[in-house]
Order: sequence, then C-alpha cells, then structure tokens
Amino acid sequence: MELYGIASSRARRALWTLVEAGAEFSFHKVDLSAGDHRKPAFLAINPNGKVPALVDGDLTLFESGAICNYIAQKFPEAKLLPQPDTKEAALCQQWIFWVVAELEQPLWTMGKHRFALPTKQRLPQMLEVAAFEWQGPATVLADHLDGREYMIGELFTVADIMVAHTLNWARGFEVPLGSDVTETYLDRMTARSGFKKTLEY
Ligand SMILES: N[C@@H](CCC(=O)N[C@@H](CS)C(=O)NCC(=O)O)C(=O)O
Repeated sequence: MELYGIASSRARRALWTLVEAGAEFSFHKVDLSAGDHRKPAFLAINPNGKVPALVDGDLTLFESGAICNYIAQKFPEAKLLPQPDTKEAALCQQWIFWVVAELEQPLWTMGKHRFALPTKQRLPQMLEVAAFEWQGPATVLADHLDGREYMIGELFTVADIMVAHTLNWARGFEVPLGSDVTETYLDRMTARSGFKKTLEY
C-alpha cells in the first residue's frame, strides 16, 4: 500500500492505522508548504488536492475515515473494527463520521483562519466562533469517555484513532480539551507504541 501525505496532517490517522494493523506500506511525502498537493502528479491521485490519499493496487482512496476503515477491514486480525453487523460496529462508524462532521470542524476553521487560507480570506473573528463551536462536541466526548477506556467497549478501534488524532490536533492548537477525562484518555492513546511510531515519519 502507498500512503500519500505528511505526518503533521490528517494523514497521521492513516499512518497510525497502518502501523496498528501491522501493514507493509510506503509513505510518500506530500509537502503542503511546497504546494506539492496542487501539482498534477498528486491531483491525479486525489483531485481534491488534499491529504491523505491511499493507493492499493488499482484502488485509489481519499478521505481519512474511509482510508482508515479500508486498512482495518483489510487486516481483520488486528481487530481495529468491531465484528461486522453488530451494534458496536454501527457505533464505531457513528463516531468516525462524527469526528469528520463535528469534532474536527472547529479546529479546521481555526487552521484555515490562522494559516491555511490566503491571507486576505482570513477572518480573525472566526477564531472566537470556532472556540465556541468546539465546546459542544468536546462536552459530548467528555460525557461519553467518562468511565471508559476506549470509544467502543473494550476494544481499541479506528474510532479511537480518529478521535485521539483530533484531540491531539486540538492540544497542538492549545485548545482546552475541556475535561480531565478527555486529557487522560488522550494521554493513554498517545502513549501507545503505534502512535509513537507515527512520530518517526
Ligand atoms: N476530509 C478530508 C480532509 C483532508 C484535508 O483537508 N487535509 C488537509 C491536511 S490535514 C489538506 O490536505 N489541506 C490542503 C489544502 O486544503 O490545501 C480527510 O479527512 O481526509
């Protein structure tokens, strides 16, 4: 499998999943600051010009959640997804979609208005709006994690990779996680050897 991206991006979710799955893969650095993601070679892989993207034989995939799901399905022995057709499997997908649709959106708004958008499109007041919007999903998450080791039952899954990666992104932005339960959960997830391995890329 060929993963395209840069570790300091949502590509870390895919890297983390590949490592936890024990997959063999090659990592192709797409340097966003050099504009590699807008060059024809990469646009041929992901026409959105965004990372991560995964190539496996004749399959090309974009969207970090879909990529992590695909890797987990391809390596079932790593048990990174609950048994198919169970309540846990449905809940795992719920949280994966929720990360992309809800939890990460305020952080992405902050990122866009701090550095990602062209300078004249950046609106400083959006940072305050995003900080306000973060509080909703952060509270939902803190309530969910209370008394739990993992997002779903007793199993470390792709939902944990998606959630913990996003919380680590928030920590990097110095956005308060909002609860000791969430802080402790993130410490636990980032202490995993699988996460630490991604720091080598
Ligand atoms: N929903 C996509 C978002 C991908 C995305 O926005 N990636 C960022 C890096 S974390 C990117 O490539 N940005 C480049 C740009 O927007 O120009 C996913 O989860 O894969």
